Formats: sequence, C-alpha cells, structure tokens
Amino acid sequence: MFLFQMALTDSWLQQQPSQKDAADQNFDYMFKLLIIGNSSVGKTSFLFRYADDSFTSAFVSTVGIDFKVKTVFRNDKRIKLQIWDTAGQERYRTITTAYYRGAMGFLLMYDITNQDSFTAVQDWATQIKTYSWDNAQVILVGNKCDLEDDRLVPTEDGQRLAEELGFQFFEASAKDNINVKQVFERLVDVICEKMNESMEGDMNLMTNHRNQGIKDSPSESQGGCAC
Ligand SMILES: Nc1nc2c(ncn2[C@@H]2O[C@H](COP(=O)(O)OP(=O)(O)OP(=O)(O)O)[C@@H](O)[C@H]2O)c(=O)[nH]1
Ligand SMILES: [Mg+2]
Repeated sequence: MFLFQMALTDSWLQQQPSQKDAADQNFDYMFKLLIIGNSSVGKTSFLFRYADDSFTSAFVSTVGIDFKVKTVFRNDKRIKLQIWDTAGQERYRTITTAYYRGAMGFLLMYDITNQDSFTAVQDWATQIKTYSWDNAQVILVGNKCDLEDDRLVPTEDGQRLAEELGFQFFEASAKDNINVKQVFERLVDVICEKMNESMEGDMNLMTNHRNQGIKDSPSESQGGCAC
C-alpha cells in the first residue's frame, strides 16, 4: 500500500505535462498506461480506435514506442490518460521495457486468431512483474473477436489464464469497436479502486497510531480519489 503511493508519486512527477500547455494542467489525476503484447495483435489499432475512433486494415508495425493522451471523466474526476503503445517486436524489447516503470495499468493483448500470441501472454506477464511495480493493474485483452471463423483461442482459455494471473479479462475488436472503451474504462476504475484502498489503508494506519492504547478498532476511513 505504501509502495503503491510511493510509485504513484514517482509516476506523477515523471508525467507532469509541459508547463507550456495550460490546458494539459486541467485534470485531477494522470494515469500512465501501457499496451503490450506480440507484434500484430492490434495494439496500435486498439489505441487509434479509442483515441481517434479510426481503424485501418493496413499493418504498419510500430517502431519503438509512441503515445497518445486522452482525458476521461469518471465519477466527477477528470483523469488524463497517457497511453503508451509499445512495439511488439522482440528487437525493441529493451526500449519498451524501460517505459514500464511508473505505469499504473497495462493492457496485455493477444490475438484470438493467433495461438503464439496467446502462448506469449505468460512471458509478457513476467515482463510486467520484472519491470513494473507490484500494484500495476492489468487487463488481458483477446483482440480481433470479429474474426470468429478464424478463432484459435477459445474464450474460456483466455478467461482461465486471466484468472490464474489475477488479471481482468475482455475480448474485443478494434476493427468493429467492440469493448474498446469498456476495456479502458475498466482499467481506469480498477486503478482508482486500488488508489482508494491504498489511501484508506494509510488513513487507518495513521488513526491506529494516533489512538494506540486508547481504542482497538480503527476509525472510519476517509479520502481516496472517489473514482
Ligand atoms: N480483423 C481485425 N483486424 C485487426 C484488429 N485490430 C487490428 N487488426 C489488424 O491487425 C494488423 C496489426 O495491427 P496493429 O495494430 O498494427 O498491431 P500491433 O500490435 O500494433 O503490432 P506492432 O506494432 O508490430 O507491435 C493490422 O493489419 C490491423 O488492421 C481487429 O480487431 N480485427
Ligand atoms: Mg503497433
């Protein structure tokens, strides 16, 4: 819980937008999110669908890393999302893993028509464990669910793996705009829930210290981002 807040502050400091852009300052929270997964699973397409509501069937493999910013409103809070789209190709791994630090949430994506991309999920999960902090929230996304006839990964397999890894799970389609917004909103919500838990825990800890020896039960906690 303490670690979460330490990392939160750290990521907050890293992500302060340029002073030049006054409009950028108009938010309550900024969350750094990363999209990871094998090449061609649809990471860039997913981000373009979410941020620009666009889709192209042309495949232009991402070189290194790129990002887009989008502001969302969740429960009266203005939350700026800095969404990093990573290259899936192995040769960019050193560059992309350098960006895991300070990320509060990950979309770990595979392609439901590509077994290798699903098999690789375990390795991607290990990368998250290795390079990010413990409280980073992860959603497993089986993309291209519009291609039902070509499906090689059953929905239940995705669900089972997500449960094993302790991740949330969605199937989605960047092409047909299925579950794209929902995935991002869920990720924002779980990050907010984690923040609230962390802050409530700290409040309880402080109250317990203050009342040490006076009463046993912790006071009702307050605070949190109320997301
Ligand atoms: N049918 C279908 N095709 C998709 C979908 N999402 C992406 N694609 C296609 O899959 C190909 C790869 O998509 P990208 O978004 O470039 O893949 P990527 O994961 O960013 O790949 P890298 O940048 O190499 O890591 C493109 O031809 C997209 O048009 C989808 O939901 N359904
Ligand atoms: Mg890409």
